[in-house]
Amino acid sequence: MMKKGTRKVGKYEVGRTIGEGTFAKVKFAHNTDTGESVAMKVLAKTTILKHRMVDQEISIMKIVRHPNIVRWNEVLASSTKIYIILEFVSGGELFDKIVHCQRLPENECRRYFQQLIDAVAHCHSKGVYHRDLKPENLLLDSYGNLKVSDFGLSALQQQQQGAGLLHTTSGTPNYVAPELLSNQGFDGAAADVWSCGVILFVIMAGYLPFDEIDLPTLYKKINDAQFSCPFWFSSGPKSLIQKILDPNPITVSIFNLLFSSRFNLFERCH
Ligand code: 3AM
Repeated sequence: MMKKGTRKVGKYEVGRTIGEGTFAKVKFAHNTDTGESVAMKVLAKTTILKHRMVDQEISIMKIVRHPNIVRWNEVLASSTKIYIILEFVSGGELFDKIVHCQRLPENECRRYFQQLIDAVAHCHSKGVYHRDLKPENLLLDSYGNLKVSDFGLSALQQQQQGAGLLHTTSGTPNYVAPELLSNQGFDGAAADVWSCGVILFVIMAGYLPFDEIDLPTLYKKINDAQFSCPFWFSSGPKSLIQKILDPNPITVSIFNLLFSSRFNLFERCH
């Protein structure tokens, strides 16, 4: 039975707030038909979405289905809000694991990285780009598998731009590709690849490759791809990271990265 004061949205009983992201509040919810736990992302229509955009988002959600991407169940709307019903991912953020463990063992990093690029390659093959990949957007399920969240949302922003090249100033600077910082239009595919390289560095090192309090200095370091790998990086991942974090983004696509990580560069270190 529903507790007094419990709010319902459609067939979902809304529970505690899990957290708050850039655009949305995330709440724990219960599907009263199936008993399934879900995460409910609540967005104010006025702030980001025009009703028209939701249809596009639903169609993106339908094409982007992958075991390493947080599944979208459905999208509901009230007059003022949009509710995105997502698979509930119970293992927390990869970011918290790094904070807790300092850095992760190389074989674990390799597994996460492969799951990450598998997911990203799937989206890129469908023409969908994330543009804000960072450990906070990487969740872990109860089996320790990686799940990328927020693919739909960024794709939505991308459609708002209405062009192949994306113009934006959103995203977290530490993970952002040089071509975005220089304020030119940029290729979402190359930007995602760059962020995957930064993520690989972070999970292996336990700290960021580019990290400056002063933003102009940070931007300069990113632009010049000025970073150094710690001594514990073995040659495979080190050369892979150097290949990805190259200020000329045309050199690596997610697909040859997928190939590299599976069949040679990363493999050689084991
Ligand atoms: O506020 P924190 O960092 O604790 O991990 C996400 C973040 O947690 C969580 O909601 C917060 C705001 O984004 N979150 C997002 N999607 C989720 C999902 N599908 C989720 N937690 C569980 N399942």
